[in-house]
Amino acid sequence: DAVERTLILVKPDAVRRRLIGEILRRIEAKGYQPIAAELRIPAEEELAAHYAEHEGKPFYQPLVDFMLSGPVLAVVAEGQGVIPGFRSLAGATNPTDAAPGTIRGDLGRDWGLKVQQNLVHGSDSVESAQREIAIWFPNL
Ligand code: YYY
Ligand code: MG
Repeated sequence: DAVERTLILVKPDAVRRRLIGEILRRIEAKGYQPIAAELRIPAEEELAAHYAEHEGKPFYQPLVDFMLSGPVLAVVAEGQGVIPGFRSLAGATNPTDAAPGTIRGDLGRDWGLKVQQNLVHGSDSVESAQREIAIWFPNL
């Protein structure tokens, strides 16, 4: 696999639940190298750019409001095949469906939580990764 970079977001639910360390541990244990990281409440414009593909969908505004509800840890990680590799570490979008062994499968909760509270984001293609890294880390 080619060495590539992906954009990971540790979402506000994971930050509130003190899961930053656990999630970074899984990323590093797999052999991926974090090369940039920033913990802060995002700007609404960053989220609009980041989630542009979902604009107009019913879950869009609740998703943006949730992402503004507290600090997010944005991470760029590098490694062979890290784009699909982190997606497989994360598991299925809905934690209810996510397999055991994945971040969402092991740490996700499904008692009354929404799909948006699924702990992490990971870029889904080389093009998305380049686009998203430029949004969160314009100086990288
Ligand atoms: O890439 P991934 O995060 O697995 O899912 P997307 O289909 O890109 O959706 C982005 C984000 O939107 C997802 O992580 C949760 C939220 N979401 C939602 O709240 N409700 C849905 N029906 C679908 C997605
Ligand atoms: Mg996505």
